[in-house]
Amino acid sequence: MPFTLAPLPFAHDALVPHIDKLTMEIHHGKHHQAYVDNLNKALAGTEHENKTLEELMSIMSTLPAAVRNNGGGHWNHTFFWESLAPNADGPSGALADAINNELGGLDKFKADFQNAGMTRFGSGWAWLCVKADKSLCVCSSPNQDNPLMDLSDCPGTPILGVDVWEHAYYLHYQNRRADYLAAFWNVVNWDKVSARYAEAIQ
Ligand code: MN3
Repeated sequence: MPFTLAPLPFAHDALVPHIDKLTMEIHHGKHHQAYVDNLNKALAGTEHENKTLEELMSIMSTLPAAVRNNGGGHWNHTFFWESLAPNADGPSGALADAINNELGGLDKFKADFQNAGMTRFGSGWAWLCVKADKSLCVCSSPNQDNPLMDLSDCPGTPILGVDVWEHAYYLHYQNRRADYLAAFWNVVNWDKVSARYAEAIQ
């Protein structure tokens, strides 16, 4: 079955002033749509065209670059939209405890996550992941790679991610990636992140 682009789970202007409406319209409607379209083109007529995104991630080292870039792009952006919501509060419950116990507390985690995004040269993503041993880690990946890919050098189950491609912030923040990453904390869907954490540690 060809992949399709799901609607954004909120209005394009729901994250203003932290992420502007035009950026959301272009990011979702043009960039994400292009990853979906190009993934479908890359898979059409191949033995992989009926695989799920997760199945593709698990064998990515054997697949063409077009599947890596566009399959990663589709998975990452779907995950990103679901990670966002207006009026962020903060982590709670087991996730809050794990951030305190394993990552040095919320402020230290935020600083490390922002640093992962800042030090990713060029385009890519920063991640909060649950590793195979169920511990938390912060890392980044280049381009549209992600920690689910079998070729990842930070393997794990992502529970939060941020897009640091310039297309994610340039209209509003220009070159100020640090300001974008600082503002990101205002629009994190912590309920979703906590639910992903609960599932990942089962
Ligand atoms: Mn993007």
